Amino acid sequence: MGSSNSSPPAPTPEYDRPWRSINWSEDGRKLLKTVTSFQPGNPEVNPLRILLHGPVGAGKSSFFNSVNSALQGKITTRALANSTLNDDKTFTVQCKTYKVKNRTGSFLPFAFTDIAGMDKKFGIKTDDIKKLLNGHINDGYTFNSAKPINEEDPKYNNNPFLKDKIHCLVAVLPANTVSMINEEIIWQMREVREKARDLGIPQVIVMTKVDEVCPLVKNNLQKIYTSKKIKQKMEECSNKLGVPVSCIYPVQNYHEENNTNTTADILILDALKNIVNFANDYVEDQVDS
Ligand SMILES: Nc1nc2c(ncn2[C@@H]2O[C@H](COP(=O)(O)OP(=O)(O)OP(=O)(O)O)[C@@H](O)[C@H]2O)c(=O)[nH]1
Ligand SMILES: [Mg+2]
Repeated sequence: MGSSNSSPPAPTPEYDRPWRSINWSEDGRKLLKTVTSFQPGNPEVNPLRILLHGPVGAGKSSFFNSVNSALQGKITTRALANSTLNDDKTFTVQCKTYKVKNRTGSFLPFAFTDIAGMDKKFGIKTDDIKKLLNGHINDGYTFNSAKPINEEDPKYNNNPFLKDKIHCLVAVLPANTVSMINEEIIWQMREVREKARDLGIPQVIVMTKVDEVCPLVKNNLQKIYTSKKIKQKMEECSNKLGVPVSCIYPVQNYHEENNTNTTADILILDALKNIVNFANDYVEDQVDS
């Protein structure tokens, strides 16, 4: 009966091979060149507008900062990220759009809109985000979670053009707490996603905090695509929001580092490259139709 020989071997936390291929020694340089030399297909829509949304504390502001840091080659903190985590109140309240520059100081043709996190009580509401998708909300508009959108506000745009709209919707989800996100917030996010889908706006998920969920990856970020835990968390994100795994990009945001590093940069720039390409395709399709 039950000799120890018959017990199954402990499951390994790693696949034998990465399921997405990355050349860690070369891709950093290539990706930086690709994103900094990117030219939008339609010169009238410049910058391409990318919206970051997601639960409070997911790492939206940190993701923008990380993109900016990877582009600049040094740590930057233009969007204030929250360092004293307060669970029920979002840190970002204004709708702020950040243009980004390359290392020689010229503007790149894409910009990030960073908004308040979604939350049960406070935070941004789905109706606010729908207006944003449609280009009604100009930079600097302050959302009030207790009141509906004020169409008389000088920052409210009654007549938006394609250039004012959002061209790619990025849902930011934290790998470590994705299973615990309140159902109501997931519903709100799905509602925003459906609105974006009806408008034809492409959508991706950036999955943050990979270091918090897998010790293997915390120790060596290059294990990202061999870690079973990361794949499992990406599938969980996919199921929660109905976005295919192929449109999910795992990243480790710069959050305590003094310097950038090629491995973290590669994941951040790979996400950026895909986001920008999706946004550009959307604008070209809109013009064609
Ligand atoms: N370990 C780790 N921490 C992260 C990562 N990304 C963000 N953080 C931390 O998570 C906390 C929240 O990050 P923020 O960027 O402020 O999150 P946010 O989504 O902008 O939050 P709100 O604006 O309040 O909705 C901060 O303490 C960050 O340092 C990551 O990839 N790994
Ligand atoms: Mg923020």
